[in-house]
Amino acid sequence: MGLPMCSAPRRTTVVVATTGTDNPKDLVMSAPTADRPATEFDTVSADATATSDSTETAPRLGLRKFRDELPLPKVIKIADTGDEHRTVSMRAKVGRHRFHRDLPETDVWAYEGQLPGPTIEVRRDTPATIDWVNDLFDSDGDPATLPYDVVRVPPSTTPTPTTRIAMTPGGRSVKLDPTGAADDSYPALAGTDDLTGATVVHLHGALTDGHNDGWSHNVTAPGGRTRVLYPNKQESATLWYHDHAMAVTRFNVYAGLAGFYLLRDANEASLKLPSGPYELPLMITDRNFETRVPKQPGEQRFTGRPIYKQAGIVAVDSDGEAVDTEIPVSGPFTLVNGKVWPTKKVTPRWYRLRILNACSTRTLVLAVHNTTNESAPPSSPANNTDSAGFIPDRVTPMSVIGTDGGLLAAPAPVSTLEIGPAERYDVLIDFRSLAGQTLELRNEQGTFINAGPGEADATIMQFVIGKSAASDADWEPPVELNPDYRRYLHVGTDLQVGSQTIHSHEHFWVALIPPGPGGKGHPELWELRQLGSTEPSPGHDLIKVIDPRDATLPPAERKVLRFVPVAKLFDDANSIVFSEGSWAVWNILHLGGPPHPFHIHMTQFQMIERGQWDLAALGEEGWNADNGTTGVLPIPVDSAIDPVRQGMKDTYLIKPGEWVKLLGDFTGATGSFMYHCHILDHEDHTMMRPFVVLPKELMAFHGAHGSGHH
Ligand SMILES: [Cu+2]
Repeated sequence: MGLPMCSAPRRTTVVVATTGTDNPKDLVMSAPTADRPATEFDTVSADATATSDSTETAPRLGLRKFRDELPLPKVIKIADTGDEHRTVSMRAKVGRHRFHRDLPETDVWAYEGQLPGPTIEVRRDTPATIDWVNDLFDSDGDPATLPYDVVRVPPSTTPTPTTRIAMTPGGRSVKLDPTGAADDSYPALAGTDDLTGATVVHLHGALTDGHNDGWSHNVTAPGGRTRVLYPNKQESATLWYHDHAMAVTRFNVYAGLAGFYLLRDANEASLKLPSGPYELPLMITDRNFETRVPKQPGEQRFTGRPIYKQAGIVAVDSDGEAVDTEIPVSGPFTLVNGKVWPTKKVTPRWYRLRILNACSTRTLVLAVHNTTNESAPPSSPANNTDSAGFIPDRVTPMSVIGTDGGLLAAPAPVSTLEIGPAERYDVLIDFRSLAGQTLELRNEQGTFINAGPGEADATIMQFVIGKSAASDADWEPPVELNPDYRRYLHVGTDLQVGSQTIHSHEHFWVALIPPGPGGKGHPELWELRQLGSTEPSPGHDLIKVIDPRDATLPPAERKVLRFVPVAKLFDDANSIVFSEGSWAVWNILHLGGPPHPFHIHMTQFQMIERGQWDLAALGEEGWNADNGTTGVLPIPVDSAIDPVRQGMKDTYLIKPGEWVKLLGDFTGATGSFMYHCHILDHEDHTMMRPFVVLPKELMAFHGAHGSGHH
């Protein structure tokens, strides 16, 4: 392996395989769909009343559905030409993008100016060198400032919750409303008007050394470039690249800095999965959009620019002082590959969907509904928050074949699929019996943080299935997908990985703490140390759990494991330092607050245990906010790990009250890495920590050590 910063690129092999449709003139009108009744969020614009007819949907939240054909990102294939390095240059730059056919074009920050960025395709074991160039300059040659406004909705003084106001389409920064005439103009979040683009790229899910991994502090200012080597020594998987800049990742990603990276291998090729036009990468995101100052009450005119509109809250810090802060953003509009509610013409055959939830905050529960002649579309707000309004027999099943880090052993059929931020699912769907029908990919829940009736539309995108028969109608998915897949298990004190027994491994302990004074209103991530049996318990910041290994003993004889935090913030000292080649069990205790999509860099892990506490029943015995201490938490109830969640993953959505054990093999890379919540607002605030993996010969000279070992 060459040193990436010292090796000159030997050869550049870039093949642009397909071109996305970005010209509105190329786009086709959507298929007929029943009009939706107006809701409180619908504003009838002059344009909508003038052109609305039976071939178009009524506007929803101010925009019409299915106006844009699903764009497919350009593909950059890093070809295997037999030499050691293939260098590709990828520029983060200011691009022009139209988020919806009826919206004006606007500036975005995007890789190669495209949103999503080009899809990078590379074969396993083909090393790739990428020059990540920060070219985020404006037309005057000055560093560009953020291409949208970040505003804070002040805590509501009316019965309407602040979160709902923040999810209402439109609004603007007060700087665009000099007379202060509109009541939906909001103050900018301090510092965001002057924010220029400091960037660092993380290839999410990749096994690569720490200095190639996008360490958040190692940002590059406009004009800089970073050369990164990706060995690609891992199985075929849906990876993605995105910005990871310290404390501003949420703004950079919302500006557009994300793209797919598809790793391919021989096993995947042998399966003859749907490919080419029948393999669709779907990057799902959400946005809110800015509106002009209304000239008359109720008028809603979009400028085309996104707006990052957050609900403000007043929290209390540990000193009892009031602090202004915000809850994580989510937008009322759902986008796929950069377009709001797009449509895709497909043929009646099997398709492969590479689904990525690239939302900053929102968890999606995906389901594919048959909307042909649908008489009761999910226009009722109640239908947006749960599955009660959906008709189960009109749901087309999906077959999950892969997770974040690779293919499952066998396909797992599902009717709904929960996907948290940064998670990916590789899905097959059979359109063969649906010729001439119309389907919708929908989100069966609202948003888990801003949940409320009508605050998010269920539609994600539409599939219009053609009538012409496909030539390969006989193809069926393979029953076995991945001979290399091995289930990880914890058996006694050993690990069982397929037929291999591993006697020694690391144990790390992390607690996810509910929002409170310690986090100034934000949830926290605590790295824990287990107290020895003779160490006294502190009066605050103490977590106590019954040792589940004592489940068979009488209650009085069961040991209590006690933990104290050793680190709460990113810049606190390292406590997780261990040898390359180690297996490690990460115990994550979720003690309340929202679900957190938990991402560990460098490895693909499996969830080996999943327990559940009933936090509501535990009350303050579960978590006492006054002293940051738990009572003695009982042995949690074992939860099943369904087949989809037995796959290789790098991000797992941890629910309140869960104690999950994530087992990873930390072999094949060294350096400083990060683990964090992938709700980008949480990551940017308090929920990210470093860990260090060193060659074991070096570890002998290193004083620090992990928090547990047996
Ligand atoms: Cu989180």
